[in-house]
Amino acid sequence: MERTTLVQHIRQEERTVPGATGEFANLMNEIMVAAKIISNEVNRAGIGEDILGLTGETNVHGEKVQKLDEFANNTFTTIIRRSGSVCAITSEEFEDPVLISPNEGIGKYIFMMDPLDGSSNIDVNVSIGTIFSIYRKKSKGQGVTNEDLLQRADQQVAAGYIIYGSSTMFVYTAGRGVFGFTLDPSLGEFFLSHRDIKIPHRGNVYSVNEGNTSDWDENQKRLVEYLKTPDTDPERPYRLRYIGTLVADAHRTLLKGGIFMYPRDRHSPMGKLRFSYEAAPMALIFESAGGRASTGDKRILDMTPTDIHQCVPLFLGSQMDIEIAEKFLSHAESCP
Ligand code: P6P
Repeated sequence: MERTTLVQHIRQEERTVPGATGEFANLMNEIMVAAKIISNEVNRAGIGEDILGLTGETNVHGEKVQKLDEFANNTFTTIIRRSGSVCAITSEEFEDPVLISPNEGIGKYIFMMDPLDGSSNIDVNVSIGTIFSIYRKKSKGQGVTNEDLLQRADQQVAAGYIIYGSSTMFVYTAGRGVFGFTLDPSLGEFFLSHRDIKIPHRGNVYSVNEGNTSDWDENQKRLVEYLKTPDTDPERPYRLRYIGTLVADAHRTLLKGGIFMYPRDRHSPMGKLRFSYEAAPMALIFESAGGRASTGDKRILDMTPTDIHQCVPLFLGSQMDIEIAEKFLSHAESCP
């Protein structure tokens, strides 16, 4: 059986892009190397040197930093900054962007990442992941400005995630379809396992932290009540699945359909998830797979952030499920 590696796939894709210089392919390869290193560490966590537990630090969001968070952030930063393909890196774990100096070799891409998403699940052996987003530098001259760091989400060149789960998968889109690659740990290679992923038009799974119900607004409460109420509609009641790692909940939703929600609430009026390295990359992936990504009333890909760590409410999923959600959330009188 012919097997395509991630490297071969990226090279094949590159040949379809007129004027490609190889800089993007080089960056993707470096992301893949970092992913393999982290996968190896995650899969050995708990054995030997103490990589589990907290560093004792808190990040820019006041969240406790896990040792694996720090390891993932340092691994990606070290490898990507010397790739020669980027001019800046933003990370959930860094308050400010890392600007690449000329002697390190400056490239034309901006790399944004949540290096290890799902920290609360690290020590209990539940799937975690890395999310990344790639933009092209827009501003003239060598310096990096907000014109480069705060771009409209539909300007992304590519986006992807790595899920460190029962297997390690690398899922990405460069805007021409969504492709999934599964790591064969015995060979250290990612092989194409999910060609041109398309999300079902409608699903029957909803994914939200119902522990926050008392903090939601009335429309959000009514939406969730609607999804879980039995009806002649064969899809209802929807089933609830919630892992608490965005990458894992999003991956299941992408493959099976349905809706993932992290709505605004009384404690997080702008939502909890970050625009640049969580919502925007997931939005590019979901729309490239035929799904939708919204704040509940705005299309994520139409939005331009005002800060590299800006939070937004996030609804990801099948076309029809997002339409149902937006009807409830738009204060529409006549809900479906
Ligand atoms: P909650 C993980 O900490 C994370 O940032 C996302 O991966 C996940 O979707 C969300 O937070 C879970 O948040 O409040 O349900 O624990």
